[in-house]
Amino acid sequence: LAVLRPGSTAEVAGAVRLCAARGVPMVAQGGNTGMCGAATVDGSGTQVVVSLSRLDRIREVDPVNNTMTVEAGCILQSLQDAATEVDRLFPLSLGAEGSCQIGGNISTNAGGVAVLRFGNCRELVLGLEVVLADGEVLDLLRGLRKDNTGYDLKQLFIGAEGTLGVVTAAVVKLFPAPRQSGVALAAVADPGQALELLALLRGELGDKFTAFELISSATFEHTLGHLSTLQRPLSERHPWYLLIEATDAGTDGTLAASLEAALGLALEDGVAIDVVVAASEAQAAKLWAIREGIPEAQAVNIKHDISLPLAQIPAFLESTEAALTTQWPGARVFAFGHLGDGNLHYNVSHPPATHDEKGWQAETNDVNRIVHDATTRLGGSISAEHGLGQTKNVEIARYKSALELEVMRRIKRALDPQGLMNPGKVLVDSPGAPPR
Ligand code: 2HG
Ligand code: ZN
Repeated sequence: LAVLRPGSTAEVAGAVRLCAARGVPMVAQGGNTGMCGAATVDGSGTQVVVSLSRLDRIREVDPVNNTMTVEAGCILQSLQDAATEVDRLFPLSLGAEGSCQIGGNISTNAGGVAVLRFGNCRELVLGLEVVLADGEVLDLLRGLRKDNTGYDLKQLFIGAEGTLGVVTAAVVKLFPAPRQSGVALAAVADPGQALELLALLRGELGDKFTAFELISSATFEHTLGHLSTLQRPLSERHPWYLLIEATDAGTDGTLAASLEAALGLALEDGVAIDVVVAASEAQAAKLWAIREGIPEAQAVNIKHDISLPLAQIPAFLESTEAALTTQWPGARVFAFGHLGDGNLHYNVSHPPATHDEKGWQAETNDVNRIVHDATTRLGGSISAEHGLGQTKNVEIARYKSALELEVMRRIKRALDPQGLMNPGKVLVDSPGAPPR
């Protein structure tokens, strides 16, 4: 119906009050980089987009409290830069950081490549400002690290994908700026060995261990083939790769030696079959470019964003690929992701002999059934870091308990009785959701 572009919290509140009075459904929108369509209106022509992009002020940077108070429309990278300016780190980091906005990151509880060390968005937010469904402003902008005064209300809005209110500002945590970093690519024979390598590096590197990203050989070769600017870092081909990063806020210059020693031990102990350690920042960037190039090469597949108990990952990978290729001979699996967090991106591409890319999309439900049933059977989650939005809102009803869904509905009804805040996202049958 319209795009509203408020420039302040008061204007967001005014816009929400106006929509609430007239029964107009609202879809809050940040940088438009979400993976599950949570910030996109439906086709009814009755919804308004509430764009947060003009709320882009950093209200305060406090290096003593190690916090920053930021508005929802700030680009993630600008927060990282503001932290660097005061010799601190804001650790949230993901491929879309040059255009995604912190309000969207918070509303989807974004993860990314440093969760292993710093946690998801949930763990990075100390305070929040939210415009509620009736236009009232809930001020929870406290930068306290200890606050045991009842329900932790901010956590309700983090990861709620705009269905309970509009996040307008947040107090986020800062950390010591890294002074040394090291990046390596290791090759392993199988996912079981990757887990042994994870355990070894956890022991050897402790808190310095910041990223452990899995890339299957199919994903690796596909990405190198897709992006001609990428270079092959190891001469031989291997079944699985891990991109490893370590960082250290200390200045003693020992990080590179620690990383090399840990990887040397891994080779000696037989938990890695090949390793290359970046010798310069430029080489480190080239290794990261392979990891960051993956999503671009994955455009048309049937995608999954799952998490599993770490110990179940080898069994999941083996049995799920077997089930998929039995049903669709020639289908290809691209598995990659944040193995250190138990989070796999598990994308399945069309079997060329029987399906073209478009026809393959018609199989989405059947592919989902195999992947998500296996995930659930092994104790995992069908959305690890991308959220539910409008692509997994129907799917989740199969896998969450009836009681868990009912408690979610009760919260939704309590905070948004008219059902005007991003209707139909997350919970398909929430108040105000369009019929399906
Ligand atoms: C990543 O880890 C993103 O690269 C995107 O979460 C995953 O494209 C995907 O499936
Ligand atoms: Zn990811």
